[in-house]
Amino acid sequence: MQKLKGKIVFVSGASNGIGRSCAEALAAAGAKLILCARSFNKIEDLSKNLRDLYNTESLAIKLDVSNRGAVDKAIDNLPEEWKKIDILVNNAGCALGLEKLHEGSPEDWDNMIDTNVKGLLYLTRKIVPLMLKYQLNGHVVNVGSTAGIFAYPNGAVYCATKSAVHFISDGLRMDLVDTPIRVTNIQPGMTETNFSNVRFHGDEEKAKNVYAGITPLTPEDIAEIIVYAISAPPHVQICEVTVTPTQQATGGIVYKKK
Ligand code: 8X3
Repeated sequence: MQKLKGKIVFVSGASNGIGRSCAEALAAAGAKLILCARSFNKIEDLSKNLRDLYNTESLAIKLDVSNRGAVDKAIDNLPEEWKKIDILVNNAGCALGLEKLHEGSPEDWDNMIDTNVKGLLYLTRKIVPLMLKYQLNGHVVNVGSTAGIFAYPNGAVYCATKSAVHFISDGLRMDLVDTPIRVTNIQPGMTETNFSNVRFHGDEEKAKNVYAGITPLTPEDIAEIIVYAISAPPHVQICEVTVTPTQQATGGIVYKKK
């Protein structure tokens, strides 16, 4: 059944991982997609594939969400009929580096804060007013992390950005309580995507090691939960979902089989 037929969904960070799986699951559910990412070729290909596979409409936009001027321009320049965005999936985000705070890279911190926190704010600031203007039963889905609940060693700044996502989600939900707009914070634990490759700046050996001895979540697992939250009846607001692999209790407590 096409649960989201005709709904317009904006997905940030759609070229890889959870964003990409989300785009696929949403297209399968009948949604019309606006996909954004920094890499235009990847989302252009994805967009085309989804159009062919699911016969749905899909727009690809090259966008770095941490660039406020670019975010404003991208949304202002959307064709009028695409401005009626029912659902915003704030997925774009990254972890960079895994080291003690006092030995970390300030450049990595800037990137994480700019993308994970400011990028999410910029998109939300632009898109929620459109949901209100068009009187939509809007929905903002933020992709947070278990790292936003429990900090772990060597991850202070990443954890802090996801903690910000947690509280921004809570605050936004309060600010929108007198509207039909719902706010959901999805907090996945260890999910095998290119997350660790990015974190270790392309060191594949290190990245692989993160998931050795466990069965991690897949991006499809998370996409399924997001589609579920979006498809719930309008009076049902799924505020928060925390999901970990069965072998992960919290950020740092992981049972690895030898
Ligand atoms: C991803 C969860 O535990 O790999 O945000 O940091 S974890």
